Amino acid sequence: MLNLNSPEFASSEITPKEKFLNRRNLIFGGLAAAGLASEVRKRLPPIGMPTVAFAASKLPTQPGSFSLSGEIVTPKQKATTYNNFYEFGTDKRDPSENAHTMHTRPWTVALEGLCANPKTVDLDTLMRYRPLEDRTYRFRCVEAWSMIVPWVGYPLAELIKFANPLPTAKFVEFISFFNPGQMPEAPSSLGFPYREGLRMDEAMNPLTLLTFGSYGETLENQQGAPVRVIVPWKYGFKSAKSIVKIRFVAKQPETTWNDLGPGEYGFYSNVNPTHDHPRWSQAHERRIDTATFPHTVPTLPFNGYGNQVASLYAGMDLNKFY
Ligand SMILES: Nc1nc2c(c(=O)[nH]1)N[C@H]1C(S)=C(S)[C@@H](COP(=O)(O)O)O[C@H]1N2
Ligand SMILES: [Mo]
Repeated sequence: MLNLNSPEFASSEITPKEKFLNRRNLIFGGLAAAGLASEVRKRLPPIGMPTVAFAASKLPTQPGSFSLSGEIVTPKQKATTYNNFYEFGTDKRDPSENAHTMHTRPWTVALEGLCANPKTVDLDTLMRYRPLEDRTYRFRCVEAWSMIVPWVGYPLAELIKFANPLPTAKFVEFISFFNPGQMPEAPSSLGFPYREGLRMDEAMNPLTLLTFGSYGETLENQQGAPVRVIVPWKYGFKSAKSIVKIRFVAKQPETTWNDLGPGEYGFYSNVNPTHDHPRWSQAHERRIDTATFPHTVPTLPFNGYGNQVASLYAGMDLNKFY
């Protein structure tokens, strides 16, 4: 079993699958084509230079559990141009146009707070800690649109087990990257960094995916590269992007949207067709797929994942804990 503490996972190591974005391709593309790729690689500065951006590159994956079948997968082109990532602007198109300014290397994720094994882990180490699975999930935004996206990652539970939370840790807090210099479109009305959270048992649920990619490739910046979570039975805003800290805490953490509008965005935010948002119905969703125009489909309780997660909320009034 791989161990994140092992020295073999030095941060200077890098998988050879990574390709370099535009500038490097322009500069080195010709040489590489001439068969000199390995020579070129030797002369490149080490990965981790802050100016390096990454083009989507193929990830080694294995078929995953809990994957939906029989649903039309949203084309990648649509899933990567219709996004919410307010750090890069409030329009659905903004993230795909602006997020290229975010530097995703070097990147570390700090495991902090109430745990026996706090550690700051380098991204490349994190990505190789467990086998990456392909998991096609339904993804439902609170604004009543949805997509079917094949994500790539492994259960967040694996990393939580590594951190070894203390019995006093009841919640997990996620903090996203924030750098105003790289995110000039971030609206001042929203408190950044973006923060989200889950109860410990939700974070440990096997559906909760520590996500590094989609469509078999690394995440695009606008999707929350280089690492995010996907919590498929909750509204999309619970799935924090571009995570730099995972903190184990005793009390329910403050979260970005819940702070801003507690009457509209609950901490739990389980997908629930019978609990309307104060300004719109949650009974249906616009499915963004191969059709030219999104079509409307009924929203399912827990986004269709009730068999896996309904028991987490046994005895809770889901109209009170929305
Ligand atoms: N850091 C950060 N994470 C975020 C957001 C954000 O604005 N900033 N938006 C959330 C919302 S509202 C949604 S619906 C999903 C969108 O994910 P997608 O663009 O991959 O569909 O990301 C969530 N994670
Ligand atoms: Mo959302």
